[in-house]
Amino acid sequence: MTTTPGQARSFPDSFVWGAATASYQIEGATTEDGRGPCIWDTFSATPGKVLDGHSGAVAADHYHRTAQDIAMMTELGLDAYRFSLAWPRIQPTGAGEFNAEGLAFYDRLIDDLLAAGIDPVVTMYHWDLPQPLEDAGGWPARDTALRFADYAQKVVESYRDRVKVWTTLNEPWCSSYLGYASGVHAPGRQDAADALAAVHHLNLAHGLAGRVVRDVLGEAGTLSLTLNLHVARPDDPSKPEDVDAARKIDGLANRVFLQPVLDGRYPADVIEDTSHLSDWSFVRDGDLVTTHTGLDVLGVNFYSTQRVRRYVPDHERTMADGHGASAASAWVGADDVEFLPQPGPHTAMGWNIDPSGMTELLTGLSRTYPDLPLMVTENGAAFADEVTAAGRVHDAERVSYVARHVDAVGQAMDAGADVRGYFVWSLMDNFEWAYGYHRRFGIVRIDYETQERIWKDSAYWYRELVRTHQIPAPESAPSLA
Ligand code: GBH
Repeated sequence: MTTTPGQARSFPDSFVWGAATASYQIEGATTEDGRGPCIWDTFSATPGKVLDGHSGAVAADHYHRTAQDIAMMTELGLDAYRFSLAWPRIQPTGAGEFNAEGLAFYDRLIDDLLAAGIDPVVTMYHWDLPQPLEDAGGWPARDTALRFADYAQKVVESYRDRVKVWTTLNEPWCSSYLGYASGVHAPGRQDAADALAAVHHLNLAHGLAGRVVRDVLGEAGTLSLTLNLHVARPDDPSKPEDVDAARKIDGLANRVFLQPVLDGRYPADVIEDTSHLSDWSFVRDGDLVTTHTGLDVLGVNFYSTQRVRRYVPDHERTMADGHGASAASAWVGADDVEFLPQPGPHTAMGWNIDPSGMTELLTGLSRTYPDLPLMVTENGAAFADEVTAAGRVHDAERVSYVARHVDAVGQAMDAGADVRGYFVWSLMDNFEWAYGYHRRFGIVRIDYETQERIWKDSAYWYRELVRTHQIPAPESAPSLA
């Protein structure tokens, strides 16, 4: 394993360096200033759903600490900050009335970021669906996409003069399959047909919101969508059935989101692979015209790779993104696909570390969509960080993970991929969904007792990267000098 990759590699001046977060994971203040309940409030209050019953009620208390957190971003020298708007803060029931206090919170955040010279990169939806919309059917219901369009109209009009980059959705793969098929994410339902309907209604929601961005901002707006694309490799590339297993996963995870948006169609093989579960009658005339927005930039979240083969009975089965005995598969229509355990090393999530997947993903996308600019909107890792007696966090593994993945991005650029920026996940430790506060992804540590922000070595190291546009040696974090 290379520990000091690409030290000579340098990135263009225009390359955007940022850090990312999401509303429910950092804000806390879930009952303040008129915020309504969302599906993650409900899910985390349901016994057995989130480790140790953790919730986002307090999280990193970012809602009360924006000044301090922006000061931290300034210290890091970030060009941009990717965050999400909490729909239940802005429109507490998901329909009708908007909440002035919720709108004002993001209004100030955006102003303060701009005053600090940091570009706000806004995601409209990072999983905090207003609970009343779930009660009315959630993403499997078409009306949720229409409600999303109204919400999008309001936020784009509210911040149009200051926000240029608008990402409609974060990882609709998770919202649909983890929310409605495996049930490990809110709202925790387990119904394959519902999950497929959710896929379409999320694509439709993107299309409707994308139209708003184009109508309101025209050329001045940058329309984006962030996907967690999967790099699933056939176990034995010489076996047609393993190649076919990889094709299935690529369809369900990648093409079913890319094609309606970039090509205006659904992949025929996915419709066929899932035909025993759904007739896809939720796709109505004209929908694929609506979803076909094209993108000014595609947001790519990348963490790890997978290895698949045709399911071999009698072999113990690993289900991706499931945990616990009651887990159903997220991979609807792929019952004959087996996810194989990956050789290490792994992060604390159990995800294997394989930077070559980043290069493969970005170059593959740029081959399929040569005119599509790309942006890495999330990449990072959870490790078992420890605080030393001196109050430091020597997270050498995270430094190495980020260094190797940034280098992999550079390799993709060398191969011709048009990558415009990189956002580390995450700016700070936060509520890691089903794992609560038991997994830490931040380059800044949160002490959840005191809410103190403590720079990990990776934060000092990342500051060097941002400052020099070159990958620093791991030991160059000034804190260690
Ligand atoms: C992102 O989700 C989220 O946007 C963010 O909110 C979250 O905190 C962050 O990542 C860290 O989890 O099948 O075992 O190989 C990422 C979700 C991660 C789901 C990788 C699929 C494959 C793991 N994805 N995962 S495995």
